Amino acid sequence: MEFPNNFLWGAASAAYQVEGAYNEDGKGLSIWDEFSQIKGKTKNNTNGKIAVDFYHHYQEDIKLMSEMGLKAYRFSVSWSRILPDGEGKVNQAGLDFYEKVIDELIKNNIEPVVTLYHWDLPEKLQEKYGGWENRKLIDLFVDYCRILFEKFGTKVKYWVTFNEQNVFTSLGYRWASHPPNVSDTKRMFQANHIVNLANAQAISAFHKLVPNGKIGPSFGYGEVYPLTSSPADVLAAVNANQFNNDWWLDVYCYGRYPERILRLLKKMKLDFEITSEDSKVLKTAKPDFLGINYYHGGTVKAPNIDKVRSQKDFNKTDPYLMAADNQDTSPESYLFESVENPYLEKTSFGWEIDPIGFRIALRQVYEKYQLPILITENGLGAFDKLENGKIDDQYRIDYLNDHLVQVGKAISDGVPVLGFCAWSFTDLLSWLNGYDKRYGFVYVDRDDYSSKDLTRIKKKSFYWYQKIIESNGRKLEVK
Ligand code: BGP
Repeated sequence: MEFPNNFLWGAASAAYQVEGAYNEDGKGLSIWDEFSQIKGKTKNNTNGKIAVDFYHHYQEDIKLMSEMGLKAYRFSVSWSRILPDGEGKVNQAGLDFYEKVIDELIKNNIEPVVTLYHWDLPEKLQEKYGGWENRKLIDLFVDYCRILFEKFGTKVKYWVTFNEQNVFTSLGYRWASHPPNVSDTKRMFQANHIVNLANAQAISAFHKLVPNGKIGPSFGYGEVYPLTSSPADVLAAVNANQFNNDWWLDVYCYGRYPERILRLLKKMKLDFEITSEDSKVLKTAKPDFLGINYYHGGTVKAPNIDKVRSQKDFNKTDPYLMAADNQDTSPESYLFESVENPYLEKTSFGWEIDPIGFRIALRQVYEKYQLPILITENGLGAFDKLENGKIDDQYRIDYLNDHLVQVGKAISDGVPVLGFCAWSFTDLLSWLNGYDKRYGFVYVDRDDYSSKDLTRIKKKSFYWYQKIIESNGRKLEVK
């Protein structure tokens, strides 16, 4: 197990989750500023108005990064800080802020990795155009990206287009648990297609403007296992991997959707418009790397179609048509049924812990798409305890150690991994779980009810990661 010498040992964050200063220095509101106002949508109605105030603490935080020896820091730009209305006049103060952050990182030998979209669409674009359901957003996104490419293209080498498109389209348009608070499967697929086009157009624009840079999307990947070796379960896992993973990655890398899923959507009347121009756009844009966010995968068994059929009493002969009229029936019903994995333990937030799944994921993604991989997120959300001014987060060390060992093994297997950005550097706001679900190497003293004094305290894991970086992974413990 050997990590390359220039391996990017990093950490990651997102604007809404760390910055705060939600309405300062000309910033416009984002859809998350609005959504978090709806009672009951987030834990204890937490929001990112102050977050962990990276906006005012960035120098202190970057100093800690430098002390740790961090080689890369992934952060996102808030679109409405650059363009308060999402379009039109540029807010110079917003550009200045990111320039200061980038310069400070570079001064400390930390490679900035910039995410262009980590879910905080300018609210004005939602109000005026209906957000990602409108093709107008494609050009507007590219216009916004161009501003950043032109301004920072010489300083920033690594760029991420969209963070976890699979997550924000599903939670935003299907499950109404993210903005814009919609639950309509058909609208989700339509919006998702428009985001795909925006992703492709932004990549093409980037390649013209920043020929020496590298760009790719960050995808939330999880390998799906069959529950048993029964061929029906194995088929269900093939289906699930197509539906959960290939549905996005094939588009990013090959410019086309998996046929099996397209056919199913058509039968269910969940299909969406793909023009011949769209196909061309998707085919011409190629990412330079794939960003992979890995937390866990899934396990499935064969779906029980009879159960699906009996859910509705009309058109029993054609379950696809039936599903189209039944909001409760989903494409998944025909493809797989999710189950618990009897071999895996869970975090205190109920997420399966599966380090070997990480190695499998990296191998599968590379073998299929032949692109270098930048791990843009991986980490453990836990309730940390501050005791006598200290945080003993040995569980986080164990989690990261075991995952990094598998990354090392995947590298030995031949997967080109550019770097690893742990989620996260400081504690930050969890979108739906407030401030108690902590991921950082650095504790931030605040909770759901009060931003307190936002003191930064190094956790035990801070010193551990420092050691791992210094030894270029040689101090990882292979158990
Ligand atoms: C990813 C997001 C991150 C982060 C992480 C942890 O999906 O890209 O922004 O939030 O998950 O998730 P959570 O905060 O729900 O625990």
